[in-house]
Amino acid sequence: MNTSKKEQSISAGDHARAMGDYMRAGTGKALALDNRGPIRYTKAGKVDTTILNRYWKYGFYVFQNVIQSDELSELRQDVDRVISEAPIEPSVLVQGLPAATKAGIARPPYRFAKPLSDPLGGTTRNRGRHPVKMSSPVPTQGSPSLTMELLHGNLHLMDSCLRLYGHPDLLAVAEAVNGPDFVPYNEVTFLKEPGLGPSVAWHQDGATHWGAADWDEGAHGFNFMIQLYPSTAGNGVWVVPGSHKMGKVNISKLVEQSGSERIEGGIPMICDSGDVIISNRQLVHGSFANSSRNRRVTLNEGFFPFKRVVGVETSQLDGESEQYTKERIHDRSRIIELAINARKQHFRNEKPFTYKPFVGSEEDNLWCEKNRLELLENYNLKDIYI
Ligand SMILES: O=C(O)CCC(=O)C(=O)O
Repeated sequence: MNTSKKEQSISAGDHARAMGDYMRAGTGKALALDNRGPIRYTKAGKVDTTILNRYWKYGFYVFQNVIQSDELSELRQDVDRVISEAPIEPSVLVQGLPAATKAGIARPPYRFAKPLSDPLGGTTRNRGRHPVKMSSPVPTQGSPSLTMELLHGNLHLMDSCLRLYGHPDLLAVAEAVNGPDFVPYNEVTFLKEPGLGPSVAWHQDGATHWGAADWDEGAHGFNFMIQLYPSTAGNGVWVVPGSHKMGKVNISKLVEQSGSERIEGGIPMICDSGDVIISNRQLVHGSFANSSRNRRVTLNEGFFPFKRVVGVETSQLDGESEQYTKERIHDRSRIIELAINARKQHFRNEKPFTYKPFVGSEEDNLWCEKNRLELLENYNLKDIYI
C-alpha cells in the first residue's frame, strides 16, 4: 500500500505532529518491557541467561551504559571527522543512490539521500526487501538538497570503531548468542540528522535462510546498534517485538491493516547515548523520516552463527555471487582478532576478549601500521551477506 498523497506532501512539522500519538503510545510500551539493563554475567563468567532469554523473546535488548564517556567522545569525534572529509559532491551511484568515494578506499563510503525522503521503500533495491513507501515530508526551506545517511566500512574509516569492535562485553554477547565461532557481517554508520534524516522503510533483513528446513529465530544473526546520541521515538529504529520468530512477514498487509505506515504493535527502540541495542535481523523494523530536532548516529556491527554462513552461496547486496568457504570466513574474521588487539593497546586496564577461532594465532593479527595496510584497508570488500 502506498501512503496517501496528503501524507507524502506534509511539512516536517505536520509529520512530527501526525506521529505524536503513535510515538507516545509506542514509547510507553517500549519502556514497559523488561529488556533493558547493563550486560551482566553469572559467577562462572557467562552472559546472564535472563538477558539472553529476553533477547530471544522480544528480538532485541537494550544494554545500558556499555560505552563510557571517553570512548564515546573518541567515537563522536571520529564520525564528525569522517563526515567533514567527504567530498562536497557525490561522484558515483550505489544502487541508484548518490555516493562519494575516498582515496584508497575501494567501496564508496559515503551514501546520500534527499532530506526526509524514503530512498528504499517500494523499490527493488536491497533485493526489494522494503515493500512499502514511507511518507516523505517536505523539509524546511533552506535545507540542503542531499543529506549524508550512511557510512560504509566503519573499521577502516575510524580507529575508534576498530577498537569498539573489540569490546569484550559485546563480543561476549556475540559468543553467547551465536556460539564461540561467531562470524562477522558488516559495519556501517546510520546518520539521521535532525529535520533531514531519511526513513529506512519497514523490512526484515536476511536473504538466504527464510525457506530453509532448519530455519529458526536466529537464522540471520543480529546487529549491535551502538548509539552515539540518544535514540528516541522520533529518530530511532522501530520494531515489531517477537516478529523475528514469525518467518517472512507480509509487511504490505501489516501496513494496510494498520491504515498507515504507523504499524500497529510497532515500538521504538529507545535508549541513551552509550547504550547498545542488540537487534535480531529478522525483526520487522524500520525508521521514520527524522522530522524531530534530535540527531541520531548509530554504529552497526553484525554477527552470524558460523553454521549459517559456511558453504552458503550468495551475493553481496550490490555484488557478484560467491561461496563462503571456511578460508573465506576465517579471512574476514581476522578483523575481530585485529580489533581485540587494537583495543588492548588502547584500554590497557581492560580484560581482553578471547576469540576462540584465533587462539594460538594472535601474533599474526597484531594491530600495527603494516596490518592496517595488509589486513584492514578495504577489509569490507570481504563483508559477508546472508
Ligand atoms: O538505523 C536505521 O535507521 C535503520 C537500521 C536498519 O534498518 C538495519 O540495521 O537493518
